[in-house]
Amino acid sequence: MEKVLIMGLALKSQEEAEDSLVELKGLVEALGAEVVLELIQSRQQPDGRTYFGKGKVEEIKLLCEEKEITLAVVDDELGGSHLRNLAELLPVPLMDRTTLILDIFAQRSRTKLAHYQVEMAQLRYNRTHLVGVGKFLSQQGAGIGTRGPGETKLELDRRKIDTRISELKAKIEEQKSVLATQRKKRMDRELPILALVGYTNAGKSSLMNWFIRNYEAPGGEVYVEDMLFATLDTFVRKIRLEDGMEFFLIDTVGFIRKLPELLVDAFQSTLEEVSYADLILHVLDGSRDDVAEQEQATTEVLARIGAGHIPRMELLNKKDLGESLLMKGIPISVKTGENMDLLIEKIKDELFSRHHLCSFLFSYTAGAVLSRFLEQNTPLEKEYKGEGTWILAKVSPRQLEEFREYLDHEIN
Ligand SMILES: Nc1nc2c(ncn2[C@@H]2O[C@H](COP(=O)(O)OP(=O)(O)OP(=O)(O)O)[C@@H](O)[C@H]2O)c(=O)[nH]1
Ligand SMILES: [Mg+2]
Repeated sequence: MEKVLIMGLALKSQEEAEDSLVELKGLVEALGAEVVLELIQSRQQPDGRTYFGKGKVEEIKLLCEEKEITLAVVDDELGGSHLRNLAELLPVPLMDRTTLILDIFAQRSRTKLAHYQVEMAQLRYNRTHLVGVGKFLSQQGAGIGTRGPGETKLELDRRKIDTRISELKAKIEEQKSVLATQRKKRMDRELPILALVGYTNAGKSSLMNWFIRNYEAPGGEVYVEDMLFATLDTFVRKIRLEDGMEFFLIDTVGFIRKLPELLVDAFQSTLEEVSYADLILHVLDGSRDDVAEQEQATTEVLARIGAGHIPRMELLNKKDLGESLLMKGIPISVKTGENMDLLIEKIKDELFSRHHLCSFLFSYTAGAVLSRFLEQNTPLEKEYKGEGTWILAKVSPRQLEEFREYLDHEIN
């Protein structure tokens, strides 16, 4: 098993650096490695050459030997030259936070789309970090000429990477069109779409499963695990509440602070589904004292994927473990079921407040109109009468207009 040293800079505050390091520890453990040492250096800004200060690097070197460290991880995304300079000075392999997250994503990806997206992010990362190595190699051969052998090799590597990136782009486009077709089918049903969004490990998939179990939604449960980034794909289930109200529920990949930009870009296709939602259920782990940071990390990503304008409901999950007073929201516990009835009421208010309870009468000659109605709506009651099919249903204002010709009674 790897024995890992994790280390970071406290640029703003010690507390923030510590919180971030706790999370990095979780990321390391998610890869099945053990953290044996943690280290924070307070600085105004990173050292230009080696990221950590000179003295600190010396100390890190000694600690690596003393504690028999096998891998060092820096809690930040390092530039090519920082990575190279620091790696050169340390007796063990070095990784940054971004590489680590990319590794986890690579390990967890199950679907084709997720595989392609992760590979794309990894290649993009390697491409920019090759540049640093290239400069270094060409400097080594400075006496011979400006273009050392390293640079030529680098050009070649870059070209290979670019070719593969183009291939991946095409494959992702293919998968995207599959998603688009599925999405179109859903949108044709004209049911509201609800997206579960939030920090990794907050309980999004657990909440999804709660809905699936309680309302016997077809399609099976989704994967839940006490680890970071359990979900990497988008899952959709149709939920039908007791009174016949229906919506699509979407579960997707979770966020984390300092989520690498290139990962958000690469996962655009997966995350895009969220931007079609009518309502976002923002799930936070309310038992942690960093709810505000969770909230901020999510808000940033939502803005980046073009979902910043969608109405949001904040859910402070894991109430059974503790309740945060730092943020407004509905305290719930998916585990114990506490306040779930309240949540359902709020969802109904938000999604269906403009719906009307109506009865319709479709004459037997209006078979095509009736099928169209049934495609969009699951009636509460249905009866075959002499004049035609009688239906009781909750309809949206738009549906009421479309089928007004067949309206029997507008009840409320
Ligand atoms: N105590 C407690 N644990 C919960 C609650 N809800 C979820 N969990 C646990 O939290 C862990 C993470 O839950 P998930 O549903 O996988 O979280 P997620 O938000 O989907 O996480 P990612 O897919 O990684 O983004 C699991 O171990 C759940 O059992 C809750 O209300 N109380
Ligand atoms: Mg999940």
